[in-house]
Amino acid sequence: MARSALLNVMVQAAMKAGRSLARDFGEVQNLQVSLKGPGDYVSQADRKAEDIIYSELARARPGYGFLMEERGEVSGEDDQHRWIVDPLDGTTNFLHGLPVFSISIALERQGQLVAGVIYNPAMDELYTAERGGGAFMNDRRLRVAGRSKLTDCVIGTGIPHLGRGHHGNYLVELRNIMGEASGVRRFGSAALDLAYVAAGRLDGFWEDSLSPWDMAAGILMIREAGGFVTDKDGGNSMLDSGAIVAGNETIHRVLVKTLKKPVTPR
Ligand code: 2AM
Ligand code: CA
Ligand code: CA
Ligand code: CA
Repeated sequence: MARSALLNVMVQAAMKAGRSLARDFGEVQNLQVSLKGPGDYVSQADRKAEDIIYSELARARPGYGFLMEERGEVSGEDDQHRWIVDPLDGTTNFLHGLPVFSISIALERQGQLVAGVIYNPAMDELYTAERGGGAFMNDRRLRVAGRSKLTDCVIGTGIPHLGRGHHGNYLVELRNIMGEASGVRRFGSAALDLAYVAAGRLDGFWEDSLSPWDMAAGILMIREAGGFVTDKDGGNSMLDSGAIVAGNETIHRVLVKTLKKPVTPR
């Protein structure tokens, strides 16, 4: 498969950062770890991976702006382009030796998502998408799953953690979905969960309070794989509100509806 020059730049940055994460994952007990907030860890591995991605992307596309988890917003002379980057999505897994984590890189052009890369170094699975060009895992074209009944579906989610004081309606939502789906999974890397929806491994996904860098690449990936992604009300506020619901057209609609059901005692 011939990849565009843009995707090549993004893939190169992700793979180089992935090699750094893989090395650090092998010696995770020696890493310096600090707390950003309650339950919110960051390690040298996150920062090293981010430095690599930052310098690779800045060298290949001088002037583009950045929004990165650890550095925050970095403006560039080119205000039409912005990279949205999570150098290590699933830090908690990483620090526990669980090989479920990823790198997420997206590019926005004039506020529109145009390219996305999600890489899982532990499985060597590389997900790429470009607006209008489809979504791929390694060289295989991706398509969201085709199931149309929630009872047949495995749905991914993210459980609110320490530091997210307000858990809102999460337990009600979980109970609603648990009551109707074939299974519910919580892997701990939102970017990877979204890639799994694109790949048809998960039939759907929902989570609250995510950050733009968790979602940006995954949103494009799912849309390019023929899926639907919105906020909880069917709107397009995900990057601002942090709430996301995804699936194929039918399952997405069923999820939006099922999440909102009032509590039914069982
Ligand atoms: P992270 O590992 O990059 O921080 C899982 O539910 C998602 O929530 C992951 O994408 C994870 O991203 C993020 N996350 C996990 N713990 C968090 C915390 N304490 N505060 C904010 N985000 C967190
Ligand atoms: Ca983090
Ligand atoms: Ca993240
Ligand atoms: Ca992160």
